[in-house]
Amino acid sequence: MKTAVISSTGLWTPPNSISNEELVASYNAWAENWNLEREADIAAGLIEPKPMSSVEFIEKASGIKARYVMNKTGVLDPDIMAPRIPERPNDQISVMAEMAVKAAREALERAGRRPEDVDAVICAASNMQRAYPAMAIEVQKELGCSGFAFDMNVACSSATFGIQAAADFVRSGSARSVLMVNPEICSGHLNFTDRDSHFIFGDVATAVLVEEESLAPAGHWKILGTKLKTEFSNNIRNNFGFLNRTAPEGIDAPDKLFVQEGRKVFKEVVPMVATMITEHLGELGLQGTDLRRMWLHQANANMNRLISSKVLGREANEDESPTVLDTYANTSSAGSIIAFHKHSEDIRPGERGLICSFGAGYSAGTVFVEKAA
Ligand code: CO8
Repeated sequence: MKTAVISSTGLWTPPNSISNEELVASYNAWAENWNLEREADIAAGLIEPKPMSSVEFIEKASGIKARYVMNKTGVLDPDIMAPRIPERPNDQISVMAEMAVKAAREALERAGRRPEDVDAVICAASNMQRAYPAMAIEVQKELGCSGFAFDMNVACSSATFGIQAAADFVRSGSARSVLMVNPEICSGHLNFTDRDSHFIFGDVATAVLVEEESLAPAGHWKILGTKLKTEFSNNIRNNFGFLNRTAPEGIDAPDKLFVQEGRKVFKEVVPMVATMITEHLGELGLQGTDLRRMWLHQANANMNRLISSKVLGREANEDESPTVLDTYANTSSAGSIIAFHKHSEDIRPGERGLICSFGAGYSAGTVFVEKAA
């Protein structure tokens, strides 16, 4: 069996950022209007008023301070409360493919790899902007890669599942160089009129180049082991799909957007992931203290504090478990890859780390890596 490694990563960040202050001001303006329009019904006790959001709550509950988005004006307009991303004609590159290509070009450049040397492209993300042709095939064409390409979706765990799929192709010999991209436009399926979740997500694209060891550049990352887990749960759900296009309430009905039972997710996922990490460490003959750094899924700072405490037996500091939540918010599958991309330059040869994701499904993935010389 061949050995698969991570040769490089890439990141593309949208130019527009929204602070919590801006987001809360627009939500509160929307909620005040909503309440005003229904003043009589609210006064008569027929309906509950919309509660106000607060910057303090968001920062304390999640660690999120800002997020990047593909369209700022639509999200912040109290009369729209959604991104407005114009559709493009079929002869132009689609938005998701375009952002994926930008992240991919950085990964290729950092590995010194030409696109034509890549022989598989996987587009792994929470949402695809169309059913077919696959986004991955469009990325493949735009870059000029050879071989084959396909899309996959495992919500927030799409990237770790993508890394394992890529590594398995390399290990089995069906591909030698696999580009795995994660264009995440989370704002497209976020309900900006829901106080409990309007602050959670942001947009970004990441890329990971997984290759056979003999091709990889110096300073690559050996993949020590990958493990995936799924367990069905309705606690994070989005019912948007091609079968409900005629739903009487239309596609903006709340259940056709992201919904979750955040408290339940927190309580159930933390032990599931901590146990998975500990068991996988054991299988590799390692323990928590062997890890120089953990690049955890970026959903919630408190969740990550708890998971790292369970793995290390004490709270991890920012150096051991860096966060990007403050600037990026939750970017679904891309979160742990952004953390890895931005916080791995200082890792020395022989030092080990963990890329870990968890989210809807439930789904979770662990990828243990070791820096090569
Ligand atoms: N401002 C002020 N108060 C608020 C706000 C707000 N914005 N929101 C809620 N509150 C109130 C609540 O109403 C509640 O009030 P009360 O006590 O009177 O009932 C109180 O604050 C506490 O609310 P919660 O119990 O909900 O607060 P938590 O401390 O649990 O924090 C979190 C909420 C941050 C959502 C937290 O539960 C959490 O992070 N949970 C885990 C979430 C998670 O990891 N989810 C994974 C999702 S990612 C994924 O896999 C999906 C991929 C799809 C991507 C596509 C994107 C669109």
